[in-house]
Amino acid sequence: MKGIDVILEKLGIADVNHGVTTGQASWESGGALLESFSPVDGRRIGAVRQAAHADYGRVVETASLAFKTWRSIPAPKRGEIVRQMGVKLREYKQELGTLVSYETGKSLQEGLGEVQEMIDICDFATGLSRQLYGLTMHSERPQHRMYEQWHPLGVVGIISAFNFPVAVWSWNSMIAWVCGNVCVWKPSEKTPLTAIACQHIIQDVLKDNHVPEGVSCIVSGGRDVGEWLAQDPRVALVSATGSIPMGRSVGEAVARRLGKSLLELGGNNAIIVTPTADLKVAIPAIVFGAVGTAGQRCTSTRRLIVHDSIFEEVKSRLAKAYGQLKIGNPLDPGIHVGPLIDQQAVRQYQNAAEQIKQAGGSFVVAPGIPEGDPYTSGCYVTPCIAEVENHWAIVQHETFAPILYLIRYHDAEEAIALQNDVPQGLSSAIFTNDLRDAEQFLSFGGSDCGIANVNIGTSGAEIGGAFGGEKETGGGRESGSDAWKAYMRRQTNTINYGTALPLAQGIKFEIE
Ligand code: UN1
Repeated sequence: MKGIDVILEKLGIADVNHGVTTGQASWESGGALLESFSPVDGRRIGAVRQAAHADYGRVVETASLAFKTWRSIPAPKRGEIVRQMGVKLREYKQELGTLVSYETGKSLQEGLGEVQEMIDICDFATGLSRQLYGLTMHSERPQHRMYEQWHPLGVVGIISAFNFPVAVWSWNSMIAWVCGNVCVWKPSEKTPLTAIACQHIIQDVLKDNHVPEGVSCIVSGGRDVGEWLAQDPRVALVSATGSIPMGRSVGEAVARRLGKSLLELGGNNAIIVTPTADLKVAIPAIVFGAVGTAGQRCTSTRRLIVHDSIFEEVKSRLAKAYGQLKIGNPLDPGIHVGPLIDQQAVRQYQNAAEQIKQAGGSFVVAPGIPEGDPYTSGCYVTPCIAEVENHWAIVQHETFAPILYLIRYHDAEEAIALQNDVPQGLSSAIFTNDLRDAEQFLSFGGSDCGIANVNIGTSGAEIGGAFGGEKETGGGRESGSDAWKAYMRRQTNTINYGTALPLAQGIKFEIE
């Protein structure tokens, strides 16, 4: 891609980079080289040197030591440092956004949007640094005071996925930092360069504020690095974003040592379209939800549950909209759909298409692999739509690709039952102008997901809300609202300022 070299230079990403850092210092590490290829045009963008086990050990040691200093800095001062990181991110938004787009294949708009999420979470975390509130309670005993306070946990391990290679790290790290923790980040092995770029962007802030080495660490590598984090009792919290099998193995390993984990795993998100839906609003929301990021968001719209009376109309309007989609270089502003992350993802898309056919599904918009220029990286696919049954194994499974399933319903109760009848529970939406349908969907008997929207799609959540989902999505909440509590430990304190020792529950225990 033209101009990418200038951007790489500005972000300080040489051909081979240190993949292990503890903040300002980068380390010569002993692991193998991890190369990064752009799915856009197949070019080798660069490489990072991965962490060997000994490197990992030294990083966690440095981080543990840094925690002792970092936690003693007042939270609002830590917030001020995070604010400065937000300023730096504003400065590098264009470059980082472009690299995100080039390394992941998402559109430039979405790459820039991802950096905007980082900026927004910096602002949020800065404000939060003055609001880490605990409650006070009335004690049942005279001359006693009871309250709770929140303390930092220690080392927070962050495992992030390729599809949001930088925003999800910042949701975790910015909040973890203002809470007084230090962070050790294992970025996705599919997007190692954007992670190093982030460290370069915040490096001056760390240096100017004399932040100790170890507050912001990266350990590049594959599955083994994730396992080291999960098994390490020095890592108080492991926050992992990715597939359900990955989350299950991290969750099990952390639980075995009774550590804390925060899991943000796969979704199988549905939109219900009722007879009163405004299709002018619904159709673009459905299309963006299904094909945005080439269907590789955990919040991507995978299932469309449409009322029988408007089924044919929705189907033909979607087919028309899909006919207008431009697939190609995501850095070109006229393009709607970029490539999948790699050729393995293309094979998964093909397998899913095959399974849909075998199960008896019929395609409204056919799957395909575009060929020739500019598709030479072999990572591009055609977004498709299939009429299916909700209970089919392939429909119950999250395929990270732009495949939209069309499902028919007859009454409101059935629509909600279909929406909930999958193992995952991340995001959901209803398009309706009927107050009863909307409220029913949002009630306890409605959507069972962590996110439930009315007249907006399943993806594109704002950072201010708690982000995450139920069931096999893992139950974790990141980002806004009171998600910060997962990064702190709660301590309940009772203070007796009287001259007697009354016991709780009225228990008498008399002794001289
Ligand atoms: C993800 O795909 O892991 O709500 C995160 C959204 C984005 C985040 C997605 N803000 O679609």
